[in-house]
Amino acid sequence: MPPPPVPETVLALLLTLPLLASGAPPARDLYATHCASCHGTDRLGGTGPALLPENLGRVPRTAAQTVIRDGRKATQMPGFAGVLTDPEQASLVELIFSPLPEVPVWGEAQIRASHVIVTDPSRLGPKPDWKADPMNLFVVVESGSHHVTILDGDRFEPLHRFKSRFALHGGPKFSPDGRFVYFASRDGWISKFDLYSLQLVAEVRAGINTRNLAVSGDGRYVAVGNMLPHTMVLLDGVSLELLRVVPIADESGTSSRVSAVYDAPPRQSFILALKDLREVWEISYADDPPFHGRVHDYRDEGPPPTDRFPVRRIAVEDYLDDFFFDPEYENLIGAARDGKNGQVINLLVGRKIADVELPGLPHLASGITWPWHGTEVLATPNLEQPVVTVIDMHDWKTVKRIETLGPGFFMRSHEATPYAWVDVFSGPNRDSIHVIDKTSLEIVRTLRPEPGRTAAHVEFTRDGRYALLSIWEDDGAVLVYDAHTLEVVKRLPMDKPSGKYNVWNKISRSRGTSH
Ligand code: DHE
Repeated sequence: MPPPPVPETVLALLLTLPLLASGAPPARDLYATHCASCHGTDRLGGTGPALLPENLGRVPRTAAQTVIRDGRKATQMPGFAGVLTDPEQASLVELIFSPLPEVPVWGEAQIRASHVIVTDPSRLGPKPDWKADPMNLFVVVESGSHHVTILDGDRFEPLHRFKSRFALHGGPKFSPDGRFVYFASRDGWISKFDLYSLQLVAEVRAGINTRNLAVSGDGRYVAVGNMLPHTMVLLDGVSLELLRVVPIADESGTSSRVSAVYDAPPRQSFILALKDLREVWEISYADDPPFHGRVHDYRDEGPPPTDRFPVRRIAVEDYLDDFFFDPEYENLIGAARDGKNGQVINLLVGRKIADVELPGLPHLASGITWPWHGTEVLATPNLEQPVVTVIDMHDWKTVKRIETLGPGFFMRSHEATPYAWVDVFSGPNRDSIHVIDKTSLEIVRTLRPEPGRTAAHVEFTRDGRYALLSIWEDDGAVLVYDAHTLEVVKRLPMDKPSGKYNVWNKISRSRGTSH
């Protein structure tokens, strides 16, 4: 008879024994030296995620050690093989799977106490304080030094540059008229900035470790998806005042991190994918919601939330880490990072209607769509495989897998250009950008803007004539390409410009960019 399996915790403890015997530094010292700068001294997250048992739900201990050893694809997490011995890695696994004596509470009282109005919204003037096309501004996030540059998209000259919160992540979101821009930092700060007067309007800390934010199609609400605590926070779109903390949990009390929250304007709702529950949530902000539903309050604090913002819960077959929508917001196309395939969830009928062939780690958050031979296709890069997958959105079949020089992170196009651009974000060819013909689905040019330096993330001007590309380095730059000749027309030095966002393309929901 085979011996009974050794439980994982016991196995991990056994692995750490040689460490104790060797006199190597204890796990908390190893953590302070190698992990704290990204994951926070308190393990509550920083530029990297929080490392607490409640946030590592889907990661078995053995997989956690593999991540420490080899790093994690599509993140900034490096591998520590050769730096930390096996027992040292195992002791770190033990540490991150042990609960904190006390996880800080971030509920209504804390959120309200953090709220500040920097500039009274009623005192803002009606017109911009500068001369440029307000619809053709770019908001550039410079993650190297935590700054934001506001760029005139006609002259390609900065109008303003300011210090942002630490580690902004995800796309900033705009008010429907394009005047205000909202940022989320990984440590939970939401900032509202007025592009006309170039000043902050309000700030609030909505969570300890935040995933992203969405602004409602009518501009009245801001939704914030959190990783810690397991909540979605609804804010007033004008003042950022707290309206509601929505706990994310099923009836059994199993709570979940939010994978992402997006606005679905035609449905007047926010759509959330969850990391630890096989469910998609739709939260209506319509004055007359088409459905009713309350949520279970696992936090056991205060009365259960009313259904002013009712929740519709859709069961799905797999966790969804990454997703996006068809242009009509009828279908959600999502995938788990560790899944075999993607799935299409129809939001009208509230169930899965198709599987899509998306192996590896498709990066659907940067998927784009365009009309193609009488149908509509979606194209997505892959964080793991050197491929762009093109899928027919009528029958959900793969039209083509375009081989690239390496895994890509961001893909972009514009209605007025025949090309789609995709980066090669990792590996030896991370200095390359492919230009794909949207009709033939062939790579027609591979650009190497600055050999040896990462080239990533493209965004087009309002009219699609120019494509702005990042040299993703601390002493990096934004390169302005003529989108027709594919020649550089201007170079603007910037500190690791991680993303750039054009006001018009975002508020008009151009099919070539993320929303
Ligand atoms: Fe992102 C967007 C998730 C790591 C830079 N990233 C997003 C979005 C999600 C997401 C769900 C869409 C939200 C939105 O725009 O509202 N990102 C994740 C991860 O799960 C992952 C892999 C692990 C993690 O650390 O959280 C991850 N992301 C990174 C990075 O390591 C990147 C390259 C550097 C960084 O700043 O942390 C990075 N992510 C970005 C950027 C966007 C983004 C620049 C916005 C893209 C856009 O153009 O809209």
